[in-house]
Amino acid sequence: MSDIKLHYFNYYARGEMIRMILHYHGDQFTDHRVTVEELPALRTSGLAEFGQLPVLEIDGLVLVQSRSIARYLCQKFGYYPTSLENCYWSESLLDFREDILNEYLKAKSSGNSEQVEKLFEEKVPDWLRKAETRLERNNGGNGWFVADSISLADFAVFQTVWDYMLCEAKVNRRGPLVASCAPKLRLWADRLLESSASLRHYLETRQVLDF
Ligand SMILES: N[C@@H](CCC(=O)N[C@@H](CS)C(=O)NCC(=O)O)C(=O)O
Repeated sequence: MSDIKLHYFNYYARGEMIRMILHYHGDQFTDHRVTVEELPALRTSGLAEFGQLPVLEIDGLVLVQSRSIARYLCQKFGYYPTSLENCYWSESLLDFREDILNEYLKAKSSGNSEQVEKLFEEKVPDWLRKAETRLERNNGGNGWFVADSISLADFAVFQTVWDYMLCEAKVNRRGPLVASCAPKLRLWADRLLESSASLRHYLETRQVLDF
């Protein structure tokens, strides 16, 4: 078993998709929750190559940039499409998710809750409808986002929809939005959870975070 260590703040944000992929695969790893005080030392040690987190130590390598790390893990674990076309379907969804994540993180870090509400009123519904249309493109929306098995695209959308709309702490408030704009996405999220006991265990026992 590889010796895997993830360094990220105690947020979901850009670290949780990586945690989810590792838990889905059932890997043991050190989940180092970095404090703001620890960050300078991580930088001077050279571990945080570009000065930011997440950083993943794996296979004797030190990886940075959340999407590149997620891509590396998915390729390593067989959660990455093989055809050029399917790589496109997966990658474009990862980028689509990045757009809404950036807006969400910006709104949250502004400390102005009205900005978050505005995002959920004005942009998230359309984002959900478009994600649903993408899901329906493949197998009528009754399988995965790309081809016949779970891939990077599924993890990217799942982290966003689960952490910010469907997890226990959010579902009363945001669940109805998902149900009305993207009913198949709701079923797909359940399907994803059903397919990994280790991810379910992690999600049921993790600390509830808002960010
Ligand atoms: N493009 C980078 C962005 C990384 C990033 O913005 N990291 C933030 C936390 S989400 C960070 O390290 N902030 C601390 C700082 O910049 O001082 C990625 O996706 O990994």
